[in-house]
Amino acid sequence: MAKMMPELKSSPVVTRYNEGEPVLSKKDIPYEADCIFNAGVVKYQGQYIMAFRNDHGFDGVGAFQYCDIGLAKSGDGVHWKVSDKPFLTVEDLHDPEVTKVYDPRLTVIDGTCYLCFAVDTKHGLRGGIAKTEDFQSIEILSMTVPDNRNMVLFPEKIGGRYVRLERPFPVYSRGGIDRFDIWMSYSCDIKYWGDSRLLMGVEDVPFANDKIGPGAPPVKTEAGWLVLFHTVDIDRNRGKNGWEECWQKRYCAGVMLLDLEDPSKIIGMSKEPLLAPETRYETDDGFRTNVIFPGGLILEEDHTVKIYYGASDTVECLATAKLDDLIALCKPV
Ligand code: BMA
Repeated sequence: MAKMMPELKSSPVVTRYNEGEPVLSKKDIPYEADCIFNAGVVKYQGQYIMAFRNDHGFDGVGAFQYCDIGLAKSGDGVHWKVSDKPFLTVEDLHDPEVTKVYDPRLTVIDGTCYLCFAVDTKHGLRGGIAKTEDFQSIEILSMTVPDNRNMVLFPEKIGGRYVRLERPFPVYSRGGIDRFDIWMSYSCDIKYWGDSRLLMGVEDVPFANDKIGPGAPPVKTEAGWLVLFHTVDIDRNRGKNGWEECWQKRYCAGVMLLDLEDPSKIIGMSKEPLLAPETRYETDDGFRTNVIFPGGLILEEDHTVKIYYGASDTVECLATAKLDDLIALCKPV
């Protein structure tokens, strides 16, 4: 039996931009698009760059025929200009196994931009890492074995190694059901990864009873690495919601702090969600309702942060907060 969840509310320290109206949605895309969500965002070469997921070609029943990654650029992180064609499609992966590419995350390391992404293949779900200097061409550096996804890279080497957070799907040890946790791995070259270890179990998050996973790539602060993650709780009493016959999950955003020198140590975590579904885009209007999926965290010079999140697998939204407030939420564990 999943543990019962209390009412979940967003933290008062976050403010939704424009009361939760999307900053990017299908009307902004100059090519075929239906659901625009779960974006990664980075500041790179003087502008904001967003890589977003585009599910399109609805089959009328419950699935989309296509899923790829598009690009948008912005001078202020709020108003976006979308490139005239998709950035990364299934065809670009040159692998007949791949059926879908989605959920991009962006990190700049030493002046190069890295893209983590998920692919569905005919034999399992995999996490990929690619690099680009110019957002024209892209080089795939590494792909995991199934099943793994939600990978995010730290923006610098720690102790001489690259570090990533990730979310494998260990089914046999967890009773054959969703019961997934946040893991981490290390690499000397971003291609080969190992020294893997558990970072946080789903049971460590009071507002999750199903699974957790990385969200936005970590941001360095004096107090530690600031990390947004996603959490899922299930309530079997939830029935029809959105376009689906039955959708019993709710996705929220959580926040934690990791030790600067040893990021496998959690030094603080908020025991309550940072963002929980509340506005109509988050609870009612989407393909899948009740979903907040954080994918980008930008620290500004004035010590405020921009939090980018997908709402209900349909649109991309923005919230802001003061850095100090987020740090204060991360109580020692
Ligand atoms: C997860 C992923 C996300 C999605 C979420 C809610 O399993 O597929 O991309 O946002 O489900 O549907």
